Amino acid sequence: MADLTGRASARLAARLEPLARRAHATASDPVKSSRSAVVIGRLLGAAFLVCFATGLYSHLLQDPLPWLPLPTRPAGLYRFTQGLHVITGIAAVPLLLAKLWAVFPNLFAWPPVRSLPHLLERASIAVLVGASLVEVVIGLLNIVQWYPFPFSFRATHFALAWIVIGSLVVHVGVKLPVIVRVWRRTVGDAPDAAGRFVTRRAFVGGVAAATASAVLLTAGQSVDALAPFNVFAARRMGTGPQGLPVNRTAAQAGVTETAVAPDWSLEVLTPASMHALTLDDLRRMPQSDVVLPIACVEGWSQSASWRGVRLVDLLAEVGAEPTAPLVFTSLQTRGAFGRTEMPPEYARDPLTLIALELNGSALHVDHGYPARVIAPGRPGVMQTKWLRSIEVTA
Ligand SMILES: Nc1nc2c(c(=O)[nH]1)N[C@H]1C(S)=C(S)[C@@H](COP(=O)(O)O)O[C@H]1N2
Ligand SMILES: [Mo]
Repeated sequence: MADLTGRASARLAARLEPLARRAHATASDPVKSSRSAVVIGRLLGAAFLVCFATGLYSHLLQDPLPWLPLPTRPAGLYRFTQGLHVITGIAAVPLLLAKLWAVFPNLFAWPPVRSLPHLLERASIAVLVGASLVEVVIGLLNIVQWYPFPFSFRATHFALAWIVIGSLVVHVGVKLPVIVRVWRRTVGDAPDAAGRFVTRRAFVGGVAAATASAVLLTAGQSVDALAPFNVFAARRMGTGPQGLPVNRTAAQAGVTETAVAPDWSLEVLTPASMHALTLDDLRRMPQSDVVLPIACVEGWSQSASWRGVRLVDLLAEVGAEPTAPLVFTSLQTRGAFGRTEMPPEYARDPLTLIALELNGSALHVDHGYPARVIAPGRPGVMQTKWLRSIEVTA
């Protein structure tokens, strides 16, 4: 029996080998040198590390650790980190495609497995390639808010990030000898007989140009100076009611009637008491003006002027002090983000408002009329619109 399978696999190998060699020869190209792979790999690795660090920060803000206070300042910190996350993720697309193009002849290497370390190396690359492709594709789909997959975007994007970084560490470890050779310039920096030095440079230059264009034509959704070049991003600065983009409209959240109901009031619950503040009550309290950005997890962001009641003042008014997380609920009946938590460090920050006005007039209903949260350094998803209640936990 063992003899039989042995003979069968030998025959299969004899059939496959010439196919693999032919595929390898066809796919090979001097442009696809170790040098190209390392040069592009370096940029791609750096991009993945930036995405990983900024992504972790975004997760931490959305699921804070009870023992780890978060910085509320600089007020634009999340705008910066999440803008960078999405810009770098977009840059990773051409880099990843170029990297795969440069190394895919290796797929047809013969024999397919030379040793146990070689098997592990190939397996780690398979995991790295698969996880990276899914990670980048679902990231792009999230930017355009299209979820054609049955799993949770956030949980999957987060889990895959660890798999990408883990297999990247293994991959860099395995390839270290090649990487070091390229760094020491002992391979690939001399033109071959056919002058292929130039084509290799042109390839890397073309990839760099494609990456730069992808960034330049989308980064304007979060970088003011690049806003005029924003051709391809999903959101445009300065558009939408009151000159600010809207992520979920009042109609989508099912609040078109409740948000404008004349008997609306904001419930404030403390361990000791319960209050209901009407819009007039809120307007009669001292008003503060702040300039703070909406910084969406999907990468778009824009600074705006907000006016309303300082959260600390409002809490003092009802005899409460933020020592534990606050819970905000929205009038919203459909979809996520109808309930959010705010750690006390944000509630204490004087920039944190229960905003009633945006850019000089009462909040548009799509921006959260009658009242919404605006706080420094937080993801857009936590800037709860159409407030219904604030609960002060002890
Ligand atoms: N109640 C509620 N608040 C919400 C949302 C929501 O869906 N429901 N979306 C959030 C998201 S994802 C963002 S980016 C900001 C956008 O605020 P804007 O529409 O006023 O620009 O609102 C946040 N507040
Ligand atoms: Mo958002």
